[in-house]
Amino acid sequence: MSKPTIQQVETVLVDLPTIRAHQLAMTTMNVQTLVIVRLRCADGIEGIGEATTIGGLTYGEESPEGIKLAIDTYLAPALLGQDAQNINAALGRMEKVARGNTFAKCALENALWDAQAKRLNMPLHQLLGGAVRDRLEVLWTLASGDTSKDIAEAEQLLAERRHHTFKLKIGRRSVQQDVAHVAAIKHALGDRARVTVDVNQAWSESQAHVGVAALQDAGIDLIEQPLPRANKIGLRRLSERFNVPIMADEAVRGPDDAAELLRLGAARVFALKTMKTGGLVNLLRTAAVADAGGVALYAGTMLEGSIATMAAAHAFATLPQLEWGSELFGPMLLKDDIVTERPVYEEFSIGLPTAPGIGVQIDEDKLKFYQRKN
Ligand code: MUC
Ligand code: MG
Repeated sequence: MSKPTIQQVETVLVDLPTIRAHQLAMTTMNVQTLVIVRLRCADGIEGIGEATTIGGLTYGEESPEGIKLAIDTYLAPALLGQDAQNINAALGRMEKVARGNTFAKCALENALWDAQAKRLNMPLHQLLGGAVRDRLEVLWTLASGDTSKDIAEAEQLLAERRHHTFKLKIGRRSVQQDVAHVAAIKHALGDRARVTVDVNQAWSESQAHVGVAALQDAGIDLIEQPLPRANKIGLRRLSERFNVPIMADEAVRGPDDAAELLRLGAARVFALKTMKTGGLVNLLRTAAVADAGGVALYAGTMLEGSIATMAAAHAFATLPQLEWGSELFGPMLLKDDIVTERPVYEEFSIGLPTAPGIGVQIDEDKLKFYQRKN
């Protein structure tokens, strides 16, 4: 039988409004842009993929517009005519024509996995070796910028049994103001919820020593990326001094960062994200490095839409350990969607799709409606 070659790659930018303003240390989001990839193969199978960034270029080094350009101009031409079934070979070709650009590569890799799993008529997690959990715990990020609004939001989500862990985005205001905000929320929720914080690199090391001490006293469970990503030694100093675990996010992109953080003993938890690792294969490799060094894992998000969220969920479901659960709530931050059936969040978790491939379908009318026109 002839090989199903990759015939066409189409990329579309989609702008979806968020349900409320989402405030992070570096930006406030009112809209999320998805880069949707449709990869068509000679056997008639279409794989779909997606990439997102956070606040344009404010989080990482790729923007939605840049991702589209990288795919259209460099990555897709390297894949056209290639065997759609050989994903490792496709990854090798992408590495050859483009350094970095992990978000763009991730969108294409998602589409290749989706196509291959559809071709084999199995859900993606099965193709990845099998899921060891059929649901993933999902936390919610409180980031309205207002303490009482955040408490009300958390209370409602607890009552709905949608989330019992809340991550607070801080690093925008002074350390004292941030700590007061976090402590008030933890005090209001008490033992009914776990509270974690994400500083998104905003603190200097001296600010971090003051801030982490106060957050630990307030009963916070996990501190994410308090320092700039380059200050890995600083993360080690915090990890050595405090009991509350320090989690690396921006500091751990792929297996090489993970190995360096391990050598340094810099963080007790790694946040893995498919956009940072450049796809599922490298995500699983990074997880293996963490496992070898006894570092706990957390399934992070780049606030992805339904396609990339579910693609990541399939991979995270196969990991031997995922001690800190997930924040795969991206679709819930969006007012509307471009898939026919949105992921279902209940009992504090998200279930894995059972349909072939990633298990989500594009709603063509919605896609047309939200597609960027110029
Ligand atoms: C990040 O830095 O982890 C995850 C949740 C959220 O609200 O923002 C992201 C980014
Ligand atoms: Mg983070």
